[in-house]
Amino acid sequence: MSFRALVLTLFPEMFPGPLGHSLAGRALARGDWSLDAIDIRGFATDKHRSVDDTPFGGGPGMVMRADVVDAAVQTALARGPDLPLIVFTPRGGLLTQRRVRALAEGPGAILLCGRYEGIDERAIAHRRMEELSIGDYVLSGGEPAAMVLLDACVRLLPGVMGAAESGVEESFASGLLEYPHYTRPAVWQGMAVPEVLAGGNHAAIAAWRRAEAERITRDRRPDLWTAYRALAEAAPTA
Ligand code: 9D3
Repeated sequence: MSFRALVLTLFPEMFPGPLGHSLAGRALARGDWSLDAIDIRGFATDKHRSVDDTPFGGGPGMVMRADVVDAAVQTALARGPDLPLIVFTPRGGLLTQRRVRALAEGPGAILLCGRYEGIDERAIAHRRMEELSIGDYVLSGGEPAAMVLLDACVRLLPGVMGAAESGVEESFASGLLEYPHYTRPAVWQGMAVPEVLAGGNHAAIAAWRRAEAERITRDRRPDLWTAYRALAEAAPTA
């Protein structure tokens, strides 16, 4: 039994898109996960096949109709009654690695992608959907967010990533940003690789990397740095 993604969208042709390439694409071809994009427009009932209408109360833009959206959701739920139901909206809670990890351990997900100004609130309330955002910037719809979630989940599925890379997940979980990486040539554009990395002293290399990771985290992400310091205070380790 592998990870199943059912994506509800007005633009099914956007899928698999980038998910058909690289790691996720090879895993898809192997059957480590499946992806079905369901066209919401297929559930429109009028002769113009309309999926949206003007907002009650006025204001800009259009709103996705609850009846059309729910007909699509119902079909997805019939195909995957055990799948968590997620809707992508700019006002959702932030997608986190913690949530990604939990989803990757489960049977998959039904991912509803919003378009226009949003989805009629009753469609979301009726199914008690989990609302997620991927960050504080404006997209034109939920499709890129669905791709982000799936990319993040698929790389965690058993057998998708080699043993070498899977430890990277652990290092992000340390709460620090990554240390700088280098490969050949040893000198490039007049810049030499830090001496310690060529020295073969593994303890010194580990200490240098830790110090660099801390410096970079402190400079770039004060939020992560504060959280990391709080953790180190409570449980001092390595
Ligand atoms: C002016 C109010 N806008 C809300 C910030 C309207 C609006 C903008 C963009 C309504 C919908 C959208 C489309 N965005 C998404 O569907 C979306 C999204 C995003 O824009 N940013 C981060 N995560 C996500 S998840 C879905």
